[in-house]
Amino acid sequence: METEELIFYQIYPRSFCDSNGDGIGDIRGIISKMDYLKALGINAVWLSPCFPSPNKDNGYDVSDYCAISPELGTMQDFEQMLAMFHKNGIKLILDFVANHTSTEHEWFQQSRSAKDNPYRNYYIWRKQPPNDWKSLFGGSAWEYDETTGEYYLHSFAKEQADLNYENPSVRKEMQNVIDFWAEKGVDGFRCDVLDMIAKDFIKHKNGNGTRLHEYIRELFGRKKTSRLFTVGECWGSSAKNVALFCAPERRELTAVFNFEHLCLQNDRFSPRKPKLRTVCQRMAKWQKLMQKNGLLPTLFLENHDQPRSVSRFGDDKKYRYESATALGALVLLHRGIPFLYQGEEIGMTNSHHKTIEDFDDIETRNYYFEKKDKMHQDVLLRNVNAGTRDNARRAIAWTEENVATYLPAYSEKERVNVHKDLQAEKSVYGFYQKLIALRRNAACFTRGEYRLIALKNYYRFERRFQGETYQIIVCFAKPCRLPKLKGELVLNNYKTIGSRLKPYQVLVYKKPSGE
Ligand code: TEU
Ligand code: CA
Repeated sequence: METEELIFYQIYPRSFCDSNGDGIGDIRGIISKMDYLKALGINAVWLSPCFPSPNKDNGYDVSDYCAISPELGTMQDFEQMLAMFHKNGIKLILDFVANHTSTEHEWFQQSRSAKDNPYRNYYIWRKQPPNDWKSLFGGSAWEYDETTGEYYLHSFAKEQADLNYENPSVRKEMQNVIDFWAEKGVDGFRCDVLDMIAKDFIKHKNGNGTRLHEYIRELFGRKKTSRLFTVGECWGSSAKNVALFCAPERRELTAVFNFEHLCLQNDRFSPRKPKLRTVCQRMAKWQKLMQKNGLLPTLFLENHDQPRSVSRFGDDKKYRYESATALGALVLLHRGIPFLYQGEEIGMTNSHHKTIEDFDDIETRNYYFEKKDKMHQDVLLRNVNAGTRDNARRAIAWTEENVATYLPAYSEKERVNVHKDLQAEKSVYGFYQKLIALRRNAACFTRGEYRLIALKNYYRFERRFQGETYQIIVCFAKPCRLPKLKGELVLNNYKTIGSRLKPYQVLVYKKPSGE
């Protein structure tokens, strides 16, 4: 399968499907939903961390890179799941949490025990904090450890100690992790905050350091890794340096996640609702830039760190179906590699909760307790509900039953659940199936070039390949004049076409050949 034919679905295992009633999603739960995934039409899965973890950051604090978290299942369960994905023509990539380990990892336990321990330089220790770097979860990025009276660096929680990639032993250990899973048949990796593995203390940079590309090539530029699909989470990637990560001759990555189209407010908890037009403008910009460089962009509006896109960019009340399907068209009909996130295919919305006790995410709780004496409680909870990563982590409601998990259930599960959506005349899942079928059956969408036509009251673009052309129109929140359209109507998320485009209406036309 060519890279441009891949259509990813991200699974956050703790919230996807719980098979044994302990309230935690698990691997056997994923196995039980194989037909659901196959019927949707996706052909690749990104599995968020499934390794042993104290779950301070829900698996992104790994305490053993080459094992399966007991709460999620056994290595046999994992191997059965992998075999079933492959039997169903679905590739599986794992989450490679490269930048840091849990402080409960054996390497860190050894490292902290003594200054002359062989593992000491697996991490970054200093007598005093050498700079004022902050943790992305609040507070200083330097934590004092009294065992040896020194400070260690943690870019995220203090329970997530940054690895020291200047140490060749660390790079060798991480190569071994990649090889362990590749030898099991895994098809690749999503690389967590990959651009942070290279620090630069001279240039005061906690990421994108001078040796970054050297480290990435050491990890993924080897003969035995050449078959792997690799996508780096690179927050700092710009159009210029994406080519430095993804140009084939550089033997680094297949693709990167760039977030410019989602970074639309100064911080994740500001309740300002970005405009869908702005998202489309940013996506159009990246389509042109990446096409010019001959590179494939990643296409996504959600993941396990993002609020639900239908609440953020659409209308999750009056036009939930229409806006969810419009957003699906943006992810699935552009040029690039689509990444859907669990629940996006049924138009899951943000969840609404009245107390901080209903939230688990460390970044959210740190924000709440830092602000709670400085802001009105109602305003603070409104911000928390809008921006929390827990919006993506409430258990998928397969039916209306209260699916208790490590998090209080999704507040809208009576209104939005899989069972109800699959029965609905206006089924989001049903429209995603059509979008995916169109993408898989018409070479325009995998091989075709992108051309922007209009981006004012609606977004209109074309995909063209070998004389075949499809036009895609996405209306924003306000109805507007219907542009003159020619050719065969292929998709419409409304029953009819009136004299004006309706809110969030999606129209796909196949233009007469040769036009
Ligand atoms: O996320 C990196 C990351 O920067 C996000 O957490 C982001 O900074 C934050 O949510 C913005 O408000 C990756 C993983 O996707 C995330 O789940 C982990 O918490 C983080 O790294 C640490 O591993
Ligand atoms: Ca379970």
